[in-house]
Amino acid sequence: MKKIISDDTLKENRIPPNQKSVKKLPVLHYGPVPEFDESTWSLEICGVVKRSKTFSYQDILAMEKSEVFCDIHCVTTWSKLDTTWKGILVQDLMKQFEVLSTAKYVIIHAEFGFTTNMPIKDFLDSDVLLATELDGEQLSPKHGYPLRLVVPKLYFWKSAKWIRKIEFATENHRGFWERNGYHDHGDPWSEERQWK
Ligand SMILES: Nc1nc2c(c(=O)[nH]1)N[C@H]1C(S)=C(S)[C@@H](COP(=O)(O)O)O[C@H]1N2
Ligand SMILES: [Mo]
Repeated sequence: MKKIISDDTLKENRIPPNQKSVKKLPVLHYGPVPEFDESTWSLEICGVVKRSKTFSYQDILAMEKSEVFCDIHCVTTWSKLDTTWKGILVQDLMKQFEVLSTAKYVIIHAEFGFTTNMPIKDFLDSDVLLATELDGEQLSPKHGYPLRLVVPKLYFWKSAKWIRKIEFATENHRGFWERNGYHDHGDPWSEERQWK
């Protein structure tokens, strides 16, 4: 099993500007926690890729798992250091896909129509993971079971819980929080919190 250490955890100061460290990972999201039903659940990879594909929950369970050790930064100013996530590295997942050269953005779709967007470059970083476990335990429903995205280098709203679709796009489509005032990119170190 690969163990990836996110670069930011090697910084001398691991807390970005105007963030405070918390001991326990809070729970934060808009709307209800979805109920998981294996018979209707799927993860679709689509958009400007050579061949779209839909994975079942059993497909996800069977895929190679790795670990990512990273720090988490929520735009509401809490940071949770030392988290270990287990799941499918996006770089491993993408070995199965050929993304067309016109693709510039990734739109993540989650349950209840939640979306978030990021440039492909951020999505394909070596520490980006589709997580099934947190700190040695299966993800709890409120933290995103059965599958969530973890993008350690961007504010945590980009780490969509309950993901169902990964869409590669030629153009940017702002996601749920991005349309509601949050920054399009969301780098915690340069405090890309809101649109000014
Ligand atoms: N589907 C979905 N994912 C989401 C959100 C949401 O509202 N819906 N909120 C984001 C925000 S703002 C944060 S801080 C993290 C919180 O994740 P946690 O509850 O596991 O700590 O989830 C992110 N992922
Ligand atoms: Mo957040």
